[in-house]
Amino acid sequence: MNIKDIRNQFPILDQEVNGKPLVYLDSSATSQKPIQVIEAVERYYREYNSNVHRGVHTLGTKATDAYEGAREKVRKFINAKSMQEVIFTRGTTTSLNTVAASYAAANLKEGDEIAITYMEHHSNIIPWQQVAKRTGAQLKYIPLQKDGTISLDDVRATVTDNTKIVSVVQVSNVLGTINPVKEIAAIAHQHGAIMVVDGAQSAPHMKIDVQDLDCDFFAFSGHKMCAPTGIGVLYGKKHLLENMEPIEFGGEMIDFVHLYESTWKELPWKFEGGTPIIAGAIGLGTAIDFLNDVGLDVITEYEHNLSAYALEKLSAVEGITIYGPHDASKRAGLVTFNLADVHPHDVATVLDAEGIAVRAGHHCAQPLMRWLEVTATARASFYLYNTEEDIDKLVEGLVKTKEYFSDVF
Ligand code: 7TS
Repeated sequence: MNIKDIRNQFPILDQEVNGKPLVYLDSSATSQKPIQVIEAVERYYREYNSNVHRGVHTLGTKATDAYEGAREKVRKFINAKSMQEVIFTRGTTTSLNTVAASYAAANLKEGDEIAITYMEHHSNIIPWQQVAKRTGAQLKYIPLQKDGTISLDDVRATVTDNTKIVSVVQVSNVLGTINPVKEIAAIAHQHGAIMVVDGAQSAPHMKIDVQDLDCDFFAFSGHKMCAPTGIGVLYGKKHLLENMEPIEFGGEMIDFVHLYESTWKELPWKFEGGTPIIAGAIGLGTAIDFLNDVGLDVITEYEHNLSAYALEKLSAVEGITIYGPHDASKRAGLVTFNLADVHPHDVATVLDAEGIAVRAGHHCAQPLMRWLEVTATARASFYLYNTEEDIDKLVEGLVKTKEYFSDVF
């Protein structure tokens, strides 16, 4: 991987922020977009903007082919058996809400259990809280080990024959932990439960094979993997999706509409009510081409080395607390930390003055913040366009932050 070539494909990186070259370390929130994706979206609007699946005119056919072509790219990217198992959504949040509002609402009853972990993003907590309230099911939490990992013994202790759904994040957006979702899926299945994987932070960075994971549902967002905002994916096993009701009704998703009854289109379209996110899907297809050209394995290894370097350099900063596993082999490309008693928003503000973009806050994981006994943290997250130099600048920025707030040290 030639990092110069890669960086050249991301025009946004070539700019100064607050008089300093931009160091973008917030890819877990949203990644930057390569020129190919920007141009693919532009080309759609300039050359063949049309609605899909409707008219027989040439532009409409071109747009439909591009939209459905993107679905096939997604199918291959996650190794789904059939494109009927690939539903375009607005993102991970919508995908998880769809599983909760459709599958879970219809299949849960009082006494049933849903198992999640303490390291879930709010998107993988609140939909389950809501459906638990509606159905009388109970939400249970798989505990975390001290280092922010999950032990399979704890999974075995939490998942019982009453468990109907297990939903776990593959890579934590706070701790960086890579969770053994394949093994957790096997435990879920032993008890007759289905396995849902939140892949928001994994799909952009590692090879995903839904058949190998044997998960029942897999959710991810395009905007964290070089695609535009507003497009995401829900993968589901066909036999489950076939037995689920849509949650949005209207155009595009129907077969026949009578006065008092209607029938739905076949999969995947019955879950795609209304005009879909056409430009977004086309952009996602192009983003997948880009990631495949670089190679997912290459990206994983590059980021692994980068995060090992970051862990080493950041650990040496006096007064820093790093959250999550300290063993680089157990984690993905992000480091969440606090700097002594300096509020993470102050850390992020001083870094911003140096042109360095990091995220500060609760990262949509308030239960995890409570588990960590903090209210907020700062987070630097990496992607294939980041360099060791970016991390050196972050370390320099943190030293400056310390000087700036020297009274608290
Ligand atoms: N799940 C995880 C693990 C996430 O990290 C995120 C977004 C979501 C779900 C929701 O994704 P969305 O595309 O539907 O919003 N995480 C973050 C983050 O860490 N900083 O900003 C957004």
